[in-house]
Amino acid sequence: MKTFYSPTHLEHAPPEEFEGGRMNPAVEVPARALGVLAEVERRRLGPVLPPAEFGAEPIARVHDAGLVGFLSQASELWRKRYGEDAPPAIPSAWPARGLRSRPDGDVETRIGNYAFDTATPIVKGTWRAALAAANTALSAAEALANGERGTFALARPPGHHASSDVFGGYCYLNNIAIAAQWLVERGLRPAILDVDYHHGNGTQSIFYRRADVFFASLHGDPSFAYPHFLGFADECGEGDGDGANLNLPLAMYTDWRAYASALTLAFSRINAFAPDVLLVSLGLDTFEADPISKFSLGTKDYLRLGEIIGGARLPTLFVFEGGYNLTALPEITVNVLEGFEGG
Ligand code: Q9C
Ligand code: ZN
Repeated sequence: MKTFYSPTHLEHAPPEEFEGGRMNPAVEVPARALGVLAEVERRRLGPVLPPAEFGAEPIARVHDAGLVGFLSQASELWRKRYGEDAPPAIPSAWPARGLRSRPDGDVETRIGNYAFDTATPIVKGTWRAALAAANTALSAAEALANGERGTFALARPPGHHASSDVFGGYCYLNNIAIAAQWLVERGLRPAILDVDYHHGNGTQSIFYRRADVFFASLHGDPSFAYPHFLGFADECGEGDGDGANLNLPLAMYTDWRAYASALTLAFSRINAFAPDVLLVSLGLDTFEADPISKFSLGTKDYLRLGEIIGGARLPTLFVFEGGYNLTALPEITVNVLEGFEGG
């Protein structure tokens, strides 16, 4: 399997995130992708290729111009306001109910307008890294469109929490949505399967009113898990998109048995949609020893997960999302990809 990878992600390395009422060491760190890259090479998964440049257009097809404009300038504006040695940009006020959305204004206004949490700091290299991640997903999508059976976009920062006009959850641009939209415009019919522990609220929102992209997600029930405000079972899509969204929120400590039965259900709906490509938001934070999550999948379960995905017999693009146990992450990630190839 071809892996697409750009070292530009190294420029996005915020040291901390604000969570639980304090600054904590960041968990979405460059070592995540470096570890997986080393394992891809060690197990000879296939060639590692640099992404091509796709320009601004494929991003503009998914994201609001105000969000893109803000993200591209945010770090510079923040440093003008708070000094060259300012800490990473994190919002401190948001337009919650009763307040007005304001896409224009000073940097505090705009960061609050476009962010939905405090866990997604912006540093000097964030925008370049986010662009490289989107290009990585697009390059892997292009290889798929050119006839590969499976491709892997080893991209960070991740993407599935970013909607058209809101960033958060360590995500700035929605890499998988950008790839899906690009494939739609080439006449393909994508289904997205999101196996990250956290609900892919951004991806869901982007396609919620559309019938041409199916979205299915298995995740920790938002009654206890981030992102708290989306991902419930009664969200089925709206308008043209009614019936093209499937949420399978799962209980704390979900193990392989319960996970596999939800996966079977997801594939019965995906197959009924009759996609011609499958895009997988590959989060590995379902692992039993993930530091921020509460599922109970073991190392070998990821081989089975890959086999089941491969059993769908669809050209498949894997886009790297979450997964924060730095020790296990390389092995479990490549287990999915090898399982797919054997399955
Ligand atoms: N106490 C992804 O996996 N903070 N994003 C959670 C839990 C944010 C996860 C706090 C988690 C974002 C791509
Ligand atoms: Zn996650």
